[in-house]
Amino acid sequence: MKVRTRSSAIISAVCLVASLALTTASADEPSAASHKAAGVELTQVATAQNPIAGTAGPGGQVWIAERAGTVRVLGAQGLGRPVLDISAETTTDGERGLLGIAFDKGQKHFYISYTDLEGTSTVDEFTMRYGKIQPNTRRTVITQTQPYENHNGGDIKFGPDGYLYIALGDGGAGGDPHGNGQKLDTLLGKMLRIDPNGAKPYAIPADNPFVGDPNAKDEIWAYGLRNPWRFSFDAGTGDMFIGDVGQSEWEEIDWASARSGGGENYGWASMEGNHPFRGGTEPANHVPPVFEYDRLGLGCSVTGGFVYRGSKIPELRGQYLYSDYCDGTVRSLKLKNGKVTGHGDLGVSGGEVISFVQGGDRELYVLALGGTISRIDPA
Ligand SMILES: [Ca+2]
Repeated sequence: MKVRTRSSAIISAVCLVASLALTTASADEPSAASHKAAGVELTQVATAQNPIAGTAGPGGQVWIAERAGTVRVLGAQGLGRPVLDISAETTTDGERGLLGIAFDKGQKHFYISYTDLEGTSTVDEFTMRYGKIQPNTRRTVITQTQPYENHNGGDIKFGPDGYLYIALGDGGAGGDPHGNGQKLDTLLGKMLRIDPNGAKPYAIPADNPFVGDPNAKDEIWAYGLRNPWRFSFDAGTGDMFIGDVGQSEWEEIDWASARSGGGENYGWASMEGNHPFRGGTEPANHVPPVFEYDRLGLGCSVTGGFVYRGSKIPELRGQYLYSDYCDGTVRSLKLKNGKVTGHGDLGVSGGEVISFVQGGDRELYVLALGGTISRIDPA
């Protein structure tokens, strides 16, 4: 995520004007044919104060996190009153705030991911009862101190295996000054996989890839990530998709099969996308992105989405939807066996797209940090 300040918005506007003179350079593989995706429109269903994350909750309703620290449930009349408010416990400077929410299987527990008043990445758990958060059951599952205010990652999702995956950025500044992406003795720059109910405060799944390696943290599922701002699991196949925000040139989508045993090295900071970063050497085990795009167009910060598995737009089924915080166009990838076979866009813009949400019915919503929540509907 890049949160746009007034000055950077002006710079962006200047860049935008400059970029109009450029042809839209394509960084895509020649074999990946451009396609026009299904006819869709965005239906605004609510407004919010900096909506930043969401998840399907009890009864199939969509729960929305607002960056300053509130959680609200989407109903027919828009968002209800907050069902949780941690605004006194987080800040919104830099890339901080309430950054992710998730339910476990059966919605027995609700999880929040946020930066605390010191900027420390924190995941807390609440027990659910009768579809409601039980505030007195709150406990902290895991924390990670942050050396800088940016690149916190912060997305959380339960995988099809029932374990909690947590995306953490490289710690911040720029260019990964501490080399966290490639280091296995830190949780920064990683995708984590833990079992929050196997022990207190959490258990490590026995089949995590670095269990038994004394030089690596057991929580690590995958590494070499810069700022994996949004990730998801394909509700149809279980495959993992990660939108990893680039440094200055390449925005990327990473992919792993549901059959993966973890341990993928996505390359940062030796690589930015498919390209050696600042004289870096490509690691032998580098797993390159399935898709990357440059910033010669309007993009500046990829926002990973979901594979569409809803029922309203049959022709979109199986396509991965994503966007970009600066561009806002909702884009799509077609994949086969982990290879992109086509890319295109839906011809709609969601504004400053900060996140996608998959509802209980698997229809998708687009969150714009500026305040709108839209559903992707057939045109
Ligand atoms: Ca990478």
